[in-house]
Amino acid sequence: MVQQFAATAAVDRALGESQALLEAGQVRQAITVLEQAGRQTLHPAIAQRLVDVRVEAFGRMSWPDAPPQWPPPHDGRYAHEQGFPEIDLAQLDVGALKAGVFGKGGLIVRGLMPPDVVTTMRGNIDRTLEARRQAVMAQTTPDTAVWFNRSEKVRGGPVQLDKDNSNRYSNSGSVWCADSPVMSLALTQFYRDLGLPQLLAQYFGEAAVLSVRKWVLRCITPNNGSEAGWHQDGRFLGDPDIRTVNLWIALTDCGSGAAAPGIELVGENNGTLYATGTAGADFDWTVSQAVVDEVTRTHPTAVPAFRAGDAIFFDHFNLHRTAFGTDHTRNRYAIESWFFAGSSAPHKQQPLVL
Ligand SMILES: O=C(O)CCC(=O)C(=O)O
Ligand SMILES: [Fe+2]
Repeated sequence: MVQQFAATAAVDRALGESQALLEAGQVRQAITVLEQAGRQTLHPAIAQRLVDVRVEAFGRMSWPDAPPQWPPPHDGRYAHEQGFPEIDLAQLDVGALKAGVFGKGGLIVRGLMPPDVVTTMRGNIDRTLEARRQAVMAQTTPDTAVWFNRSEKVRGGPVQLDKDNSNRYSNSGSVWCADSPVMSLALTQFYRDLGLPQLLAQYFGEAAVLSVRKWVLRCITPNNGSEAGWHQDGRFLGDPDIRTVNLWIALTDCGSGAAAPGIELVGENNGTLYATGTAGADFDWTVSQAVVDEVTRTHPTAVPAFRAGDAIFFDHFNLHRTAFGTDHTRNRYAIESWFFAGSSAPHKQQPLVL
């Protein structure tokens, strides 16, 4: 939980030091100083400033010109496995990640987030959604303000603080992680503890970034009998040359056999964006069932059974949808984190330096 924080000399010092580093062009150090100062307390002022600095840092950084070979080669270690390969966290390395994502369309990592962190993150999502609801109703209290606070550097988007839209927001749905600076800090800290920036730097051949629009906290309610749209995120990320990987973390037991909606995915990655909006598709960004049926003749879909804390990596060519069932009784919490190679990150998603 975040309590009320008075400004302290240490916080002021970190904010000042970070600003000086940013102005001197030492943008990574500007982030590190704030992350270290905010690490123990998740101090809201530090967390808030970090979102701004991450946005600003992206524009100030120089990225490598020549992308490495992409998609990169991999060792095909999962070629003979049926469905998505599964590993434990201890087995996660760049070889496994590439062979899973490029060889099989995804890689399941069991136990990626420890149970105590899962519980904390679920609570944080509840607090963020509640704080957003209150903000939209203009009922924010100092206690809740720290959980939903849009940075001045963040542009537009689905959450307009417009009273006329107040009915749209409840305690479920999805919310940009960047709109919850404290949650953003808690999560980036978790990624660091996991060694994710290093792993992704090996995967991309350069540093990975996040983005405002594709870093999403979710609490999905059961919607028995309904069907979500099949999609590939590459269809709306906006740039054909992007290099990505999404880390989707289940915070609730979900999928096959569970009481909460899972995610249904096609097990392939042939670098194709399928036609959208054709006959039978509900939206211009969704892939019709007829196209999905054609693809799944050779590559079946799966609704993996995830325990809370399990995760799957996949990229923007993966064809997937939320898997609603017929007898779900529980909400499903999840965190969707799309990472991009910094040099080709789509600007319209508002990149955030990690
Ligand atoms: O959480 C879900 O059900 C959908 C997630 C998704 O579409 C994504 O992570 O790209
Ligand atoms: Fe998606």
